Amino acid sequence: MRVLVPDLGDFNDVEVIEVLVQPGDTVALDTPLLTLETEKATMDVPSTVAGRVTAVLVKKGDHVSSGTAVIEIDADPSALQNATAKAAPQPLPATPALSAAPMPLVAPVVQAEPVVARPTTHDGVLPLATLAFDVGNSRAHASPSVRLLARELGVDLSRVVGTGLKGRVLHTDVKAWVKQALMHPTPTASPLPSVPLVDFSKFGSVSAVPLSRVQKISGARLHASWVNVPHVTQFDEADITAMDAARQALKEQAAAAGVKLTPLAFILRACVQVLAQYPRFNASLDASGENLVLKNYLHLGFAADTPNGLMVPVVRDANSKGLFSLARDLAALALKARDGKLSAAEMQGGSFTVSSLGGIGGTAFTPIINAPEVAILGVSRASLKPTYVEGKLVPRLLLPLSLSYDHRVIDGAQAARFTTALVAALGNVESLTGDLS
Ligand code: CAO
Repeated sequence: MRVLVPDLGDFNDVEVIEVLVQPGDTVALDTPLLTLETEKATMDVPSTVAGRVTAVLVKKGDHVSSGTAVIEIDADPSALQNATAKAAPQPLPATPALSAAPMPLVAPVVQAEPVVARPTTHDGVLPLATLAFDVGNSRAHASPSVRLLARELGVDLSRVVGTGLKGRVLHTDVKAWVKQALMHPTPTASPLPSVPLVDFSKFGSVSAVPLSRVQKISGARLHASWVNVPHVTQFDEADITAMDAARQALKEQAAAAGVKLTPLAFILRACVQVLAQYPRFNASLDASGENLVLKNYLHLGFAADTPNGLMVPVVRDANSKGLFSLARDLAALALKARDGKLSAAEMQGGSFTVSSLGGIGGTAFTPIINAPEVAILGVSRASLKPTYVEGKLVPRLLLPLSLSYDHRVIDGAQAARFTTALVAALGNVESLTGDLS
């Protein structure tokens, strides 16, 4: 059956300011369906029957008069009980309709704060969070005047506990909530734009796998670096043909010393040399953000992929170690990382980090700086490429390098000088193999 706008007296063409139900909703007799607003008052159009909403014939902004058909309801008296239960205020559920809506580019996070301005994006689009606010208010069990008050104060009614009959939100509830909110402003409100909440199960079967403890810890640190540090990544390629030949030649000697010699040990050695020339890359900003703390030690962290997630053990005093020593430290620390046996001390004090995906594959990536360090070197898989050397096209083994740096501390020109020096160091085999201890 159709629900009609009741007698509005002298009023005609009254604006619909809220539609409180949608198809599929179960309503009881007298459940508010729409809110209308004249110059003088707002009023609800109540349901004249219990049942399930099958069609909504008007939308927000439409104008209606006495007798206009607004909602179609499939009458079902047994729906009464459910609907009554549903009318009690509940926390705002994830709203599938909203998740599917186009996400404005800038959607301020307002989930935690009770009193909010109702911002629009630069192009006037209502942000997602504002839409959520409207839905929260629509679903609340409250009279039109309470809704009006909530709208004026910027209160999301779905977050207010109603003390009226059947949980109805009263004027006093809204005021008490605002008072409480002003006295205890939430510390968690974030200025970051939010990501839409999506109910993935709407699209197919899903299952949840908890993140490991390591992933939670490293995730928070990576996120902190990502949002606090302006990253730029400088790419380059090093010709490591000679270096790799030296590595192959040294493999037996290394094995006899109980060491597996991978390119990473050579790369750490090259980093040590270049960091000594460019101390700005072996530094951190102080708490004021106005001074650079240069470190007179070279403790090199390296990213290790473990079954529990990413860990960054630290090779201490890498500048005082020979090639085999570095390789031994790398292998021992990587093993401990995989076995979950690294001590806290073995993960602290790093001044520069190397993240090598060379053993796996890929041509380049943009590593996230291990803040408060100011730079990280990403290393990808070396491959043979046709290269011009002294006018001749010859196959050379090229190693892709990706240096991410904190642009507050390091200029692009310095970064390019750093990678150029690193390329040179990786080409200088005598220097890399000068100390085999
Ligand atoms: N190019 C070509 N081959 C490479 C290479 C490169 N850049 N780097 C390593 N290799 C080869 C090695 O020589 C070895 O081959 P051989 O057994 O034939 O000698 C093979 O790849 C495997 O090396 P490895 O990965 O076991 O050893 P490693 O010293 O290179 O790396 C470690 C050690 C711990 C860094 C690595 O195992 C690891 O965990 N890497 C992942 C790091 C990661 O997850 N980084 C991303 C973090 S997010 O920024």
